[in-house]
Amino acid sequence: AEDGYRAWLRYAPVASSGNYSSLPSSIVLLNATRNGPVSTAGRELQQGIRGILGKRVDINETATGSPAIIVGTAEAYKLVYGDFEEEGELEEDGYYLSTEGRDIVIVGQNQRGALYGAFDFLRRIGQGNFAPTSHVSNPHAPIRWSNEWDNLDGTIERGYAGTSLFFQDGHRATNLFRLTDYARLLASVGINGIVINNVNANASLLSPENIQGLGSIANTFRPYGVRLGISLNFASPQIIGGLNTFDPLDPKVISWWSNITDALYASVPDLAGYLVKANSEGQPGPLTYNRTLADGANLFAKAVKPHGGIVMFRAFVYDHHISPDNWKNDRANAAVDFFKPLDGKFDDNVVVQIKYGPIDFQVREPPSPLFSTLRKTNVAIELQITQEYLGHQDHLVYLGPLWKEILEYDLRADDRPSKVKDIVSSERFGRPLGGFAGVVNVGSENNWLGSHLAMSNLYAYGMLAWNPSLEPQDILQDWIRLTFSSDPKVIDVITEMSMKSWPVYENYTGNLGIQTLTDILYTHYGPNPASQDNNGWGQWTRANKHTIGMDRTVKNGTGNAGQYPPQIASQFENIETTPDNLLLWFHHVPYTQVLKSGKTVIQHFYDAHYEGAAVAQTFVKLWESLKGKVDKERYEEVLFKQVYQAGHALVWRDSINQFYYNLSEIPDQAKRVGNH
Ligand code: GCW
Repeated sequence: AEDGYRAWLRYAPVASSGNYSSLPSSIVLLNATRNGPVSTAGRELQQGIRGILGKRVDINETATGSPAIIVGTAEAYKLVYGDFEEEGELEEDGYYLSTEGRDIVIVGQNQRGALYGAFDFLRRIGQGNFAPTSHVSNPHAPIRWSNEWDNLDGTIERGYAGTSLFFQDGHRATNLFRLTDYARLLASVGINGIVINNVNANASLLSPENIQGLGSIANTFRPYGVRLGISLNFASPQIIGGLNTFDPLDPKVISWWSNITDALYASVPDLAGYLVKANSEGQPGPLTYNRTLADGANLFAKAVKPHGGIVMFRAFVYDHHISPDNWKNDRANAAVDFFKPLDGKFDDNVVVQIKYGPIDFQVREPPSPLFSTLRKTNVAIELQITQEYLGHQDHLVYLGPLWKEILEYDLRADDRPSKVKDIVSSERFGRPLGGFAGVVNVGSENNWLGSHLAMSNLYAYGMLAWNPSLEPQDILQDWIRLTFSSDPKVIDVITEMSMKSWPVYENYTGNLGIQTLTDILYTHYGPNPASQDNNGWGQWTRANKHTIGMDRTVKNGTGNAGQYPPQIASQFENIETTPDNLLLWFHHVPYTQVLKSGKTVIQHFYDAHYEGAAVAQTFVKLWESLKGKVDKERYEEVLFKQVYQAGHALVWRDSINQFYYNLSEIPDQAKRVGNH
């Protein structure tokens, strides 16, 4: 139970620790404030070194003259040791780590940076890596947040690991001790903000009692440099404020929000800001009063501005009652349709938070065209750690490769290099702010996400937000060593399973860009291809007896391809240049359409489902080969999940194949599908 709970912060002993006998036996904390991140860094180093190397180190507040692990901010370091060369390279939250000299030096641009440097050091020695190093590390983007979709009643929307750690019965949870451990996990991978309540927000979060409760929660995160944020219900002035309107331009509404904001900052002086889902899926918003989404966002931006806060405003705005009868309708167009006219109208402390694809966390999507559309607006990318459409946490899907593909995608804005990662970092369009939001949804289950292997996704999210140039497999292997073992067999097996897992899941749940063919109406779990069509949600496949796919071309379809910059638009406009894995995302074709692979669409469906499900079977044997190399409890728990996945993959395979066979009546060349 312990190891699953501690995840990658086990601080387990490493074999080669003898190499590090010269490690200083004291830590010197420079100018540490009580409960600040530098103090935390000291405690963390003490605990980590004790676990990893079995060595006790003392913590001092002043330099002793003997070799030491020196931890502090650049400012504090300079006062004692004078200038150091690397200072000029440090950016916000960045750090300098040197293990080359007599002392080990960990200097942060700010306190948070010092803590990140300490975690970097611990990640190294925790993997038995004692090679001397001296380097500066800066985050790729300033915003690296987690989002939690926790409800005040203690349930978690799209959470698959138990009940809320934050709330119960309408107010903050009475026992907050696990939040400290969650804060550690987040800080250890560079996450610096957390929004703790569902974007489908409950206005009663803003009751005086709950505002106080937020203060306690913020206190548990602050020592780890993780700032608190909250989701707002746009109609709060009416729901709990006693006003008869929530019009964002009404002076009464403006002053109501400004008062509430002051009360929030009195309780949480370093509140990071607000997250707002407006006019989406039934949530209230400014459109009710014929105000723009920018009017809505700026209302909050102005309220938090004097306190230094920011507003994350979600781009996930669409009409979920569009008519499937109109072949020009397309939910994928919604974000650009709504936000393009507003570019430049958002205040500078607003960040538009964009899901990675135009629809909704599907197994395969092109990047959202909104990334290359907004030039005068701050943007962040929204990723999902919780596996809403991806098998909840019952199926192994390592998402590092999916995120990497999106982040490295070059949208060619103005025919210039325009990778998504450089747009969200704020660099490409020269914006003041930008970054990452990851929907995590940890819960009360001991291992946080309900599955031990799923924790690689939380780890990879933090690592990629810090440095999207990292390779997902390298990130994964660091995680394996820290979480399980440095045994080469353990590394090989978990690497093989994890690196195959996304393509495998794509193979048995949603081929060629058709989306994840799951039940989209309620559970988002299990095969249900019929549920996609003939409803207002707009996640359509347009499958009929002869043809399948969404025609998103400009010449004949919804025009969505035209929302991309010209180079990308023309690629998606033409079947010949559209990659097979997005063919049905952009084109409506016969089942007999021949792919670049030489197969027909329907035969690809049949084959991919057999291949994917077959590989899922091998995960069981692979995992079983680790018996005795992983502690019994985690071994059994992962085995249970893999056996389940193997079975469910067969259910997926047969349901989807049978469905398209029934619809198309085209036989499987290998004679596996159909009625024989
Ligand atoms: O796809 C939908 C999910 C909702 C979620 C929404 C969103 C929090 O089904 O559960 O609401 O996305 O991201 O706002």
